[in-house]
Amino acid sequence: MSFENLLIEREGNIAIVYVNRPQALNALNAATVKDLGHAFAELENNDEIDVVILTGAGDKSFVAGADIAFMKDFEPLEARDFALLGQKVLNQIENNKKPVIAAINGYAFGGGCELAMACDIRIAGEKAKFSQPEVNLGLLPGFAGTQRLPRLVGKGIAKELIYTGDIIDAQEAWRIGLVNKVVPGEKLLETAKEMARKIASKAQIAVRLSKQAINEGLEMDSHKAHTHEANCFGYCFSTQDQKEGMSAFLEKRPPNFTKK
Ligand code: CO8
Repeated sequence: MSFENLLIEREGNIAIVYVNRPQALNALNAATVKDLGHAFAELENNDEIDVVILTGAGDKSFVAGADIAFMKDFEPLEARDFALLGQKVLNQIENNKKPVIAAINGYAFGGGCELAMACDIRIAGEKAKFSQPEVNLGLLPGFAGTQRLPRLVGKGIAKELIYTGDIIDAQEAWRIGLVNKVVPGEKLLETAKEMARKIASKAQIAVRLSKQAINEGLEMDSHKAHTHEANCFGYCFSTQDQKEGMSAFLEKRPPNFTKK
């Protein structure tokens, strides 16, 4: 798998995707957004990959937003198309079968913050900075930031961040629930890999059904969501991993999961 604007490494059953446009602090033009879409589709279909880590190349920036030079002279319909493309690819990441961990190594601004929010779990290096600065450019978030930010941090704080364009540091992002944890920059990737390895050691069908139950359930009314969860729970009992996991517990030995 090789892409113009991404680097992809593999360590066992973990893939690490680097957005790689250092000349623009990894800002997203359409080609990069499309590369992300193709990469995540391939990773989703690769049975040897269980967890994906998404990060930015270099130590300065995760993704400094959508590419301002690329967007500057858009006609309204081109802008709408770019927003729709970004939304489609971020939805594809959010709903990818495999868990996705964002390792945020620097600026996560605008479309970069929106990209991080589409991931399942966010880990920030202590120097990471977050902002939805679109109001400084005469814009609003267009990769579904107006929807994901309030769902993560609540409506009031999301409105404050989006209306002011304020930049917050990693500790503040953790305090408001935008990131799961903050770690020293030099430990960021290793922490993300440790978490990925831990997730990859579990029963993968159960992990993927958990993701589905959470993501799909949150879009339903609670009664339907509970039924959906029960259906996913029932589905687990059609897997060998359920039989293995429960037998291993009762036999006091570690389970040997096979993704079946
Ligand atoms: N787009 C294009 N180029 C960028 C971007 C960007 N978002 N961010 C940085 N760059 C470029 C700079 O222009 C500069 O290029 P050059 O060396 O050729 O002059 C290079 O990266 C390095 O940047 P700086 O010199 O500015 O680096 P600093 O360390 O001084 O500052 C900052 C870093 C604070 C991150 C600063 O670069 C900055 O403020 N960048 C812009 C951040 C921003 O406003 N992001 C939001 C963009 S809008 C958006 O994301 C909307 C998403 C929804 C789109 C919907 C579709 C229509």
